Amino acid sequence: MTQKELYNIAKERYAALGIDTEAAIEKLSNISISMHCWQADDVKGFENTGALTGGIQTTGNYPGAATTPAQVMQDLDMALSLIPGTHKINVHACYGIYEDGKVADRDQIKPEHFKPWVDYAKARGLGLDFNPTYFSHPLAGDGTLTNPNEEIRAFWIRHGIACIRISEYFARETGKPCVMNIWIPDGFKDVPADRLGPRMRYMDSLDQILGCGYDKELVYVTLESKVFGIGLESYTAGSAEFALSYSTTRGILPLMDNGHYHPTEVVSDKISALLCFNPKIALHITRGIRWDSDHVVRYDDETVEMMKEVVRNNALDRVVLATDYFDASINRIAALVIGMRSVQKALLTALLLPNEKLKELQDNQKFTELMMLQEEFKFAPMGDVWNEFCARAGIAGDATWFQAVEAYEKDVLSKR
Ligand code: RNT
Ligand code: ZN
Repeated sequence: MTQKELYNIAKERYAALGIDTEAAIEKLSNISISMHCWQADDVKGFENTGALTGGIQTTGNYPGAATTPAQVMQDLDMALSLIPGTHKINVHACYGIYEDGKVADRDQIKPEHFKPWVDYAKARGLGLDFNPTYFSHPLAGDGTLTNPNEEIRAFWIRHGIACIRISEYFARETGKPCVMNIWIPDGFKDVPADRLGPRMRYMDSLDQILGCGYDKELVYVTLESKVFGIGLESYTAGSAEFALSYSTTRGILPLMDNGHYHPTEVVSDKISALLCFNPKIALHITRGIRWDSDHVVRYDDETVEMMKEVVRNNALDRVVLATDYFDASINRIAALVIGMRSVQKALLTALLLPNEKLKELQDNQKFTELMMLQEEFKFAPMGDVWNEFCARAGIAGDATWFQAVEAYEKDVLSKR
């Protein structure tokens, strides 16, 4: 049977259950996910500042990592060619592009240093998102926006403002709003003597950054919380309570990274809570194993559950989706493709559920039938719908996409 015939059967089977596969494919085609550039080079960036700091880590040394802007862009292109849909590229401030090694310090970065990214995005019709980089820098060791040293704190405030300007530039040039996410690693390895002071300074620093004046239609500022980092186990200034309270009181978007909570807490349960109070929220989709390990996103229960929350609450235009993980132990292009396609598969799963019917069962306390149906739908023929979705984008829905990655590894990566 051809793929098309299989799809037509699936379409009929779903129709019998009241589910419109055409509508699901159409919706999925329009969901844009912000793909992080930093999986391509293990979060190194182009400033040559040395080791990755800030309590995050990449492990592994699979050959072929990108080391130059051209290589990162080439690898992103390769990944995008295997991911259906039109997406955004998420750029970090440490990925500025400098001529003759003349790196601008973080408080001096300008739109011109990111022009090649704009050219890249425009040529491909992609949107761009941005992130200040508050790590991997000599002045980041003892705190950035919480630093008790006013000169250092001012340096990082200037960095934040410089990043807002670059985000505005991205939005204007691409014609798509730019999401600018603030995350700082600031915290302490051991029991602090003052927990309030750093948080008050963080609040003031953020107020100063947001106070620079910017177009809220162009730049969506998001604030990401975290529970701990490596070497920062006892205290993180930007905790969940801090980030949520700050975002809701200042009208910016809270960002939840699902690696940033205690292991039995789930972001799938937090999405609806935040949707009650925020017009828009943002997600960093990752996979933490035992800690915030940033493993490649897979099609697992929690990823599906998170996407169900976005879809069934009609929140596709209220939840900004971005990937955030970094695995240096496997082919990095495959890592990007697997993670992005897993998010899309989770979205498709959610789009192919009888969500209204399931809600009705819950409201009518028919919990046995609800459980039965939730389980039955796990084996529904969504694979045939996925293959059709990919075929319409001219991309392989099955494992054959991997052949292109293998060829690229042989022809390009192995020669680096
Ligand atoms: C770190 C945060 C943050 C980073 C990126 C590189 O724990 O998740 O989002 O991963 O800024
Ligand atoms: Zn994150």
